[in-house]
Amino acid sequence: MIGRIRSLIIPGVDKNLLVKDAARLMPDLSRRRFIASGASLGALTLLTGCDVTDSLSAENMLVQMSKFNDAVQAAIFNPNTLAPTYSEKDIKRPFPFNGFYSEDEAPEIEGADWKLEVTGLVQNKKPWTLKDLYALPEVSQITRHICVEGWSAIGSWQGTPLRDFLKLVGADTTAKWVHFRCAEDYASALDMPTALHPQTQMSFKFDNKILPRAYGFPMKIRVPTKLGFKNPKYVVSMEVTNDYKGGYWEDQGYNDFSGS
Ligand SMILES: Nc1nc2c(c(=O)[nH]1)N[C@H]1C(S)=C(S)[C@@H](COP(=O)(O)O)O[C@H]1N2
Ligand SMILES: [Mo]
Repeated sequence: MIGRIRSLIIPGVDKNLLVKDAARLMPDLSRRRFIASGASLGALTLLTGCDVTDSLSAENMLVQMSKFNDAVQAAIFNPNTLAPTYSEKDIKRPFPFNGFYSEDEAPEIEGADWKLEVTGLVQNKKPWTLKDLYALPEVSQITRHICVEGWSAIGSWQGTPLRDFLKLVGADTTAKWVHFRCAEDYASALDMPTALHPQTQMSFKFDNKILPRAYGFPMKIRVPTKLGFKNPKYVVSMEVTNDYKGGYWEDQGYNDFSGS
């Protein structure tokens, strides 16, 4: 008994904190496996091949893990793999609201005054009115939204595939990023393969009704292959760029790839 307890104590490393930090850095699927396997230091050692004996090697392991994840996930992302779709009866009503503020503080946008700016590596930089955007072909998708804060819900979004829009405006699709800015202090960028994924959508409706204010009126980018925070709402501009410009959560340490 005493031997077992002693073997869990590592000089300079708080085991519980380390395991928690490590789980936070894992891509969703590995995290689920890690937790299912008991989220122990033993499981962590197996996963990383790193035997942690002091605080320095623990820290190094966490740094390596975070860098590794984005690269590996981007490399294994298959643009032809579709996120699961669901049926009408699975839709969560009311759908949860999430933002870095409460719902009554969400941006209130006047549709008639709003325009979508299209900038960067595109041939046609004309701003788009809502009327023009509503005239684009509409696709409907019922998919699961997964938030890192620990909830997920199935919703139904209608809009036009982002890849069709990118073609329409003559975007340089060899560029690395499509960066979105929002009406409040929020931003996020999608890597080009994700921007061109067939299910990535410029959404104007939720549940077949004009996108309510809570869910990002007048436009959100719905990305069923990514975690919720990579689905910007209240979008005001779209920039095609080779420069990585970060984002609200990305700048606070969330992994950029964040696949779901
Ligand atoms: N502009 C903006 N977009 C945002 C956010 C935000 O705070 N502001 N929150 C993100 C997060 S963390 C989630 S989970 C989803 C929530 O979308 P919903 O309110 O439609 O459920 O929006 C994402 N997009
Ligand atoms: Mo989220």
